[in-house]
Amino acid sequence: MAQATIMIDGMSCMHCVGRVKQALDALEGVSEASVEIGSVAVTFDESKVSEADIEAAIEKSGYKIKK
Ligand SMILES: [Cu+2]
Repeated sequence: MAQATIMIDGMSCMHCVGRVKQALDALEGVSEASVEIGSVAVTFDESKVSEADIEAAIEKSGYKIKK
């Protein structure tokens, strides 16, 4: 299992938290996503999903990754 903390731009309320949480829970290989406004701490199985996949799923749900 790998862990990453990803910073996210554009989140402003619990609705945003719910959207990001839903997007990550739907990704195979993500075992835990702890979402806050502006960031997510995620635990994932590197053999199934990459950090880039996780970032892509967040962007697809409408938010920007802060590098
Ligand atoms: Cu919101």
